[in-house]
Amino acid sequence: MSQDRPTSSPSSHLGSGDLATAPRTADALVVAAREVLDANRSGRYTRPSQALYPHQWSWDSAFIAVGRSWYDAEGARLELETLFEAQWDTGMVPSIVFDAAAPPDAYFPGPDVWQSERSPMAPRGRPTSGITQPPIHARAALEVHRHAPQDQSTASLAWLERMYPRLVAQQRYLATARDPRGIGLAAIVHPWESGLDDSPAWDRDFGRIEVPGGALAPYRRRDLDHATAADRPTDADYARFLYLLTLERDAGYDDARVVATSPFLIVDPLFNAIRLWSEHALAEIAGLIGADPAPHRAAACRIHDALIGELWVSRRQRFCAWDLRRDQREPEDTVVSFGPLLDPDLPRPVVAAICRELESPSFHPRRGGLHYLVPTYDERAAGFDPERYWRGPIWLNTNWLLWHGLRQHGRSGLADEIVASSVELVRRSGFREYFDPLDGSGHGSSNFSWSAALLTDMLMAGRSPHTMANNG
Ligand code: 2M8
Repeated sequence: MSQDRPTSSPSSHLGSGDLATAPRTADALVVAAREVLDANRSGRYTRPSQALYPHQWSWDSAFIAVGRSWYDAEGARLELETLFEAQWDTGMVPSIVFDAAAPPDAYFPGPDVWQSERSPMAPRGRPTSGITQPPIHARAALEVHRHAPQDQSTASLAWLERMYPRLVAQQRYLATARDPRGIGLAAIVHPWESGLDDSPAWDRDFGRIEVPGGALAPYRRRDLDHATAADRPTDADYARFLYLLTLERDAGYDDARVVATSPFLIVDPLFNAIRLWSEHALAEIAGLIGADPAPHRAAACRIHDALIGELWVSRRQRFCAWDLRRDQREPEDTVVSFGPLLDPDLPRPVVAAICRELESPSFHPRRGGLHYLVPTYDERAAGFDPERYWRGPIWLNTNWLLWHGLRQHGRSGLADEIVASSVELVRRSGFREYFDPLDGSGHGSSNFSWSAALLTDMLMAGRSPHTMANNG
């Protein structure tokens, strides 16, 4: 077993038993994380969790590939490649690729509800959802390549060459079909596209959507078979999710129609910051495979200008989601506001303002000696809920994104605290889907894949890939 210490130092609030005094525990966590990822693997891809999410999810697979790449480069490449086999002809990467081997009623809404075959642009014979998720994939592909062992560098480069046109098509789709007015920012047409589905970031807009009587066929929520109702979206929000789905389905998933008519049309700062971060990754990938990086740098620059020009609200000193339908900036203070830290060119005063907020009692409360980072919603907001899905709990993927963003702006102290807190949460509660920031308890699925994958990445950063225990 490797005795390497992780590069991050724990924050003082973790007390004894932290990583500094227990490096073997970090190694044990990495081994346990691998067991979770291996157990959730199903053939050529990895399920987010076995019971609640028994299909392939888009950004989950990208996170999973990053984690797996530390010990199984080939498996990590296969994970992303499998997902992109279901890419639509428009370039859209669907949020869910349904696994025909999963029991038909394992997940709701399943393929019979989505009916992706209604679109001529959907892959034939491969049922998927009809919406997308944050485009983290180019960044994940670059990370996977970086972790490839020396003797696989040729195979890894060949894989990057195969992936490159598909990753470019994914980004082009978002820059065109999702930005018909050419503002430089892509809009999402369903909260599920954000990945932070039930976030208060767009409450005002989403809460206004009225589901007409009789608009939905009777249904049974399968998520409540596997998770506590208090942890999951309310029935009213679930009905809105499904109503938006039916509108999009009835429009045949035609992007122009959906964008023109969807009652939900939001520009999310986190989604667009991920787009930008992936454009920078594409510029690096282009350099590696002998393609031209310039268009990707130009695209990143355009997103950068639009993020600052359209989403930075100086009166509030933060980035806000933009409701395009009503042309309003959303007031809620959530983790999506910190997403633009992923922009390496973010001006220093803006970085400073974000860090002030991240260190404020809203997101970094100091309760005695113990506190957990980073809640997904302002802990002082009236609607803050420490247990409900995306409305307050800590998720390890948003922690991972912030950790990357903070490090690239030289804020390693806060970045290290996030890693230490993530480790402590998993030690206490296991690889849960999300965690209560008040007491560190775990919620949602157990043995959740991206929690395992991203904790692995945080702990392995700075180490040599393929040096972990039981290297396969
Ligand atoms: C959650 O979303 C799905 C819908 O796509 C659901 O609630 O059924 C979100 O946390 C999303 O970000 C995640 O990709 C998915 C699978 O982990 O679950």
